[in-house]
Amino acid sequence: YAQNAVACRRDFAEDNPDLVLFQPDDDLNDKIAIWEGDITTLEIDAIVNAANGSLLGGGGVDGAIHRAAGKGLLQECRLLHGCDTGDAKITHGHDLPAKTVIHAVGPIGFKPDLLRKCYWRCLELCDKHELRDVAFCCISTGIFGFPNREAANIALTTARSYLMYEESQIEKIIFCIFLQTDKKFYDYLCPFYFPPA
Ligand code: AR6
Repeated sequence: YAQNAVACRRDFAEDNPDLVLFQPDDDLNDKIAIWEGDITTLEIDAIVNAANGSLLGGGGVDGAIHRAAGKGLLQECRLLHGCDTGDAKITHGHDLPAKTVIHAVGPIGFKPDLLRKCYWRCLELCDKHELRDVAFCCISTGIFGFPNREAANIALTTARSYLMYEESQIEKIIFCIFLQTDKKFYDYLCPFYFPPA
């Protein structure tokens, strides 16, 4: 994302003159990526699904992940007996190129604490299962209607806090972007939370 980052950071600072800017930190920045495309194609340790409380599939990215993973995923999900909002559970990737799927249940509507908790739980699961790279879709911003810009803000700030303050082995957090609206918000906000040197 570094390409436009310096200009974006300057714009951000001009738009938000009262904010204290974070200091550049290359080690932290190396762990963050923004990638546009279909999350089901990623060959990594974990992809994060935007599921619902039943964990039995649905539309949006959930539908795409279940289609690509095959019936084995649904069978494994049945054994999990659902999941609370703001929490997440992990399964194997089955026919996906990803090793595991973390099924996160985001809030319906604007409930920032629950979305924050969702991202945090996913990152905790990565460390618990020694998963080094993880891709997030934009949880709750589709069918569940969470505002895109604030969701991007929460995703980035939670990732930053987690990497800064937890003893984490995670090497890469990829924000998988599917829509141009989200690309715009991530490009704008990322240089604030992860400022380039
Ligand atoms: N790869 C990456 N991102 C995707 C893909 C894909 N293949 N397909 C869609 N997205 P949504 P939610 C993006 O609606 O709002 C389901 O029925 C999409 O553009 O999938 O959390 C579940 O079962 C958006 O940015 O999830 C739940 O009932 C993001 O993924 C409910 O929808 C999330 O949009 C969850 O709603």
